[in-house]
Amino acid sequence: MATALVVSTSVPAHPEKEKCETIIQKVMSPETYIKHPLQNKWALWFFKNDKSKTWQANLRLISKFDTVEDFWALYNHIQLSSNLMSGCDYSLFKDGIEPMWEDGRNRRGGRWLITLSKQQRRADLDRFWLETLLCLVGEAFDDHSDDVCGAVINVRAKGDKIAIWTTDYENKDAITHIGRVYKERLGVPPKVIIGYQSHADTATKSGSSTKNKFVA
Ligand code: MGP
Repeated sequence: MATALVVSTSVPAHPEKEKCETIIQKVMSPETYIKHPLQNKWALWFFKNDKSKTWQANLRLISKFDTVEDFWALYNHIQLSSNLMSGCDYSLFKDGIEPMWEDGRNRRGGRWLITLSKQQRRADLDRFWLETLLCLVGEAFDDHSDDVCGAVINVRAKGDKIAIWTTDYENKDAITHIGRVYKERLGVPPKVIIGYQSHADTATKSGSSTKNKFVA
């Protein structure tokens, strides 16, 4: 004979029942297990100056990411720029664009260049670079974010540099908007002028400076 399973409804709820249910709801909620997607997939590159190799051979892909969580995991895992040896670079570029003048998306492009004094390495370098990364992954340039290819930080004894690279040095509207927003985000005082130069001019420069196509 089958034994009936008797479920009593009169048993009082376990005092922890509600707490348990809340925890289960939280654990099961997509918010807790779905990472927050970024609009673009990004690739972080590292350059180490080994004079026995060509410039391109010194460039290495570190990792790619396309979520907020993976961005922070990578950022927290790597050295701060101020701890790198002179001659090293980090580059963050949209997936599919190589961080070099020769890439099809950079060939007719240029960069907003921030040049830092030696003293600024301590005060500004790491926070300027983090702000630059956040401008990129957060698509801070509104309708003109499509023009952004990536950003580069050059750690150099003579003075560090940070730049945002855009795809077309003739896209005046995009370039001026990006320059204005970028300067604001970094908190660069209005009286300090930053310049935009084409890669073609940078690659063929003869002296120590390249002429500005735009200023902000
Ligand atoms: P750099 O690393 O951008 O600046 O360029 P750095 O070291 O401050 O030197 P400076 O010339 O700006 O004072 C240094 C050199 O690296 C360039 O002169 C090129 O020989 C080489 N180089 C830099 N970039 C960004 C590229 C690139 O995109 N393609 C190639 N082929 N060489 C590059």
